[in-house]
Amino acid sequence: MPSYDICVLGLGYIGLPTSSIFATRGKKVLGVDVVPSVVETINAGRIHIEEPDLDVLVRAAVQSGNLRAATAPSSADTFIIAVPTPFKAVADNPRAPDLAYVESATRSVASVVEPGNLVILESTSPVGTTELMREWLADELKKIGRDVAVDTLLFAHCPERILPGQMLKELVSNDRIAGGLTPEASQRARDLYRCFCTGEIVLTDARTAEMAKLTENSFRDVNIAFANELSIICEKLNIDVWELISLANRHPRVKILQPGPGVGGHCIAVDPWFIVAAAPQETRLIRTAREVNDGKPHHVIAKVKARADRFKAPVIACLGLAFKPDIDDMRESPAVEIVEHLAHDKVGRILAVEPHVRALPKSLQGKVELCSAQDAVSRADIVVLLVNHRAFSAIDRTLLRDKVIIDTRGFWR
Ligand code: SAJ
Repeated sequence: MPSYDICVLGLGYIGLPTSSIFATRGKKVLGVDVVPSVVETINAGRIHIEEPDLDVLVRAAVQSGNLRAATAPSSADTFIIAVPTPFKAVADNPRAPDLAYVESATRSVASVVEPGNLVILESTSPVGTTELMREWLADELKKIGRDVAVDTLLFAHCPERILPGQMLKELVSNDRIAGGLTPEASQRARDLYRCFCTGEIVLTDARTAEMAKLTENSFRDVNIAFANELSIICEKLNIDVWELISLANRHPRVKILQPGPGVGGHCIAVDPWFIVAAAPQETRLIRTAREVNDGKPHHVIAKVKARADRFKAPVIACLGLAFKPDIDDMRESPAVEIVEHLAHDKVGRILAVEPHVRALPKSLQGKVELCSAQDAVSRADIVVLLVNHRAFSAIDRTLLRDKVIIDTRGFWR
């Protein structure tokens, strides 16, 4: 008999909430992470990442005795892989998908897997990864001399689609896709998620499930690129892009997203490249959208520099460093990229404001000053709004009079 119902590999932004919600619904869960400090933190009922209410959920899961963390997997009915899938540079592609973590997590279950077990990939992955997992596991089983035939195991891709900042709500209520290598695998996956998912769980094959996840994020990227391109056109034509979009969106079939300083985070700015890598000739639009969005921070930098040129010793307040509003996550943040460039190019004295963190990211330490919004705005000649954090609504608007304002989010319209 397996010791656990579920063994989750990777206790990050996806694996930790998923493990915890299963545990609070009565499943015996082992959470596995290769970082010992993460394992210790979770076993103490605490968390190592920021997400509203996640601390309460993890504490409840650990206190119930149903969630335990460890650095190595144990036997379980189901294995869920939720590890990162970053880029790696290869000869002809600087942004090829790096499946090293998925491969090593898959191989790590070979010593404990038993016939009839279900292996689920939740990580966002290129098309074909679930099939590769089966090959890696077959290879590892052979290598370590275990007499478990890979045909007796079930494999499925069940991509996670939760939005950082409202993960716990979306984890329960979002529809899910269960894409098995076989119909039986899809059904087993559906039955498992049913214990907490109130959304519809739709069955498909693994390749379609993999592509669906990449498609969702690419759809959003292409639409944000459209908004970002409009913002640059409108600047040239002296039109308020936010007014323009709100007018166009009154059409019943038009829903343009919002322009900003660029697209950040570890999903939307990454996943479209997985489609480009798989079909380089066919992805003209998806690739161009990525380039438009990646170009937007440079447009903002050029604009700040042009305004700063009019001052002898400009003081520049940069409001927001996170990759989107009301979170502390600064990974792949266009705001950080912009501030780094302004500091590197010595455009002026840079005052950075990020109400959700207590310390600057390493790349900015010693180069810019972390200030409160009030302090930064009072001292600045130029105010650059990079993130539309709710907290910035409290800024006294009279302080903005006589300042040069560069509002990349239409916050003060
Ligand atoms: N952004 C804009 N304009 C917009 C919307 C977003 O510039 O109109 C920017 C944000 O400022 C941010 C970036 O895009 O820099 C991404 O933010 P987001 O809130 O759109 O998405 P993420 O990256 O936090 O989460 C996405 C979600 N995918 C979709 O909405 C299709 C989420 O549901 C996925 O689970 C997640 O990626 C993921 O893990 O893949």
